This record gives sequence, structure tokens and C-alpha cells, in this order.
Amino acid sequence: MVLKALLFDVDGTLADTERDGHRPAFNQAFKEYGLDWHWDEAMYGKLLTVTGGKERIRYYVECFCTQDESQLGFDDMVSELHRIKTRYYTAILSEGRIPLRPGVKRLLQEARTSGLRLAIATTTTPENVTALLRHSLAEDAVGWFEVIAAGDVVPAKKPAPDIYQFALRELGLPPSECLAFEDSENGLKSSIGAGLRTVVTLNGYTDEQAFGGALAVLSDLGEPHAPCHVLAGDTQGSGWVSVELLQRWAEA
Ligand code: XBP
Ligand code: MG
Repeated sequence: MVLKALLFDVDGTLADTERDGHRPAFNQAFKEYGLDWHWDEAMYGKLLTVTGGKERIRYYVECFCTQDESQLGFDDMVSELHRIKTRYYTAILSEGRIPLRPGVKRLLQEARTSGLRLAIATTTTPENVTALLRHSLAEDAVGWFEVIAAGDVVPAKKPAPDIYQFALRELGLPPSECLAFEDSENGLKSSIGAGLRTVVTLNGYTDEQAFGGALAVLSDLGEPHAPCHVLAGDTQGSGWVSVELLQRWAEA
């Protein structure tokens, strides 16, 4: 099948945003709101099993703290907390503190030169995507993506396939003419659930998860001067993921 589009997850795939971006933003929001909650790296790793910042706060209350979530106004509190957190997170991004992962900018530029269409399919909030693209990729990078499917635009977040199905509908393409890029088990379940062959690039929070069904499992997308490590799949001797390799994978 001819490859026509690439669909990218954001957090953990385009950039390592969780430990030093989202996590401190949550903690700053808790402090501003007057809560004594603090998510250290280990706790946050446990909470990442739930996608979606609002859902993650609810999961924390349910499983890890004594707060009574049935109290009146709990939903309003979660929404307000998440709005504050998003303000802190986009501020962290605007200071350029979260760089793109290896090979991401190179592959995106190659894809554009090759005429491949680009889309995003993420659980995170849309304004977080805009901030990351603008401050870590290029000022005009939002325009590189034909579709930015993000956050609450679908009822069910990853691992449900909804966000990828939404992006494919917006692209008007069948999954067979596309490839997806993910970093987590939840993300891979979502993309495979939408029928998409998927390249996984691991990170510190996901390197012990299960990635059965992935087209390849790599340390990152690689650079000519810094080849990636191949944990599963066949990069046919290449040390980095190029459009040419993706086209070979798509047509295999
Ligand atoms: C990762 C997520 C998001 C972020 C936090 O999304 O699950 O919820 O952790 O962002 P993906 P929000 O890997 O699909 O990009 O607080 O805006 O949800
Ligand atoms: Mg991710």
C-alpha cells in the first residue's frame, strides 16, 4: 500500500514531556490551589497508567488519597486544577525547556519534503500541542499538521482507538495508507485498535511496558550521527527512521 500520512502521538513521542513538564505543572497547580499533594517521579509513573490530566487527578484521589471525591464541587475542583496546571505547563514549554526527541524534527522535515501528510493524535490538551510545536519545533509548525486531534475532542481517551479514528476520518484516509508513532502501551493499544501499524519509541516511563503488535520498538527515531537501538522489528540495517524506511515498511 502506498504510504500517504504519518500520525504522531505527542507526549513521550515528539518530546519527553511527562517527568519534567506535565509533572511539575501538576505540582505547581496543587500548590497554587492550596493542596498538600505532591507527585514525585515514582508516583507519577504509577499515575501515567491513566491517560488524560483530569482523569489522572481523579484516579489519584480515588486510589491514593483520603480526599472524599463525592464531596460537592469535586468535578469543578478537578476542572479548575487542570486549567491551572495547563497554564503552568504551557509556561514551561514557552521557556523552551522541553526539547524534541532525537530524529523527530529530521523525520517531520523529511516527511514534508516527501509530500507525506502529517497528523497528531494525542490525549493531551490542544493548547499544549500548540505550545510544544511552536516553542520546540518551529514558530509555524502548527501549520505542518493537517489534523491535530487532541484531548476531549473524543469521548474515550487512549487506550480507546477513538482519537486515531477521529484523525483518520479528518484525513479521509484508510489506516492501511498511514503509519502511527507512539511511546506507551496505552498509545499502542489505541493506534492498533484503529488499524494502524505503529512504530514505538520508548522512554523512561514506558521502557518496561508490553509492545506486542508494534511494527518496530526503538530507543528513539535515530539520527545519522546517533543511531537508535532496535529492540524489536527490522530497520534493515538503518540506524535511523527515514521516510524511505517507512515507505519500505508500509509496502511490505
Ligand atoms: C499523554 C497523556 C496526557 C498528558 C497530560 O498524552 O496522557 O494526559 O499526560 O496532558 P499522549 P493533559 O501520550 O496521548 O500525547 O493534562 O493535557 O491531559
Ligand atoms: Mg504518549
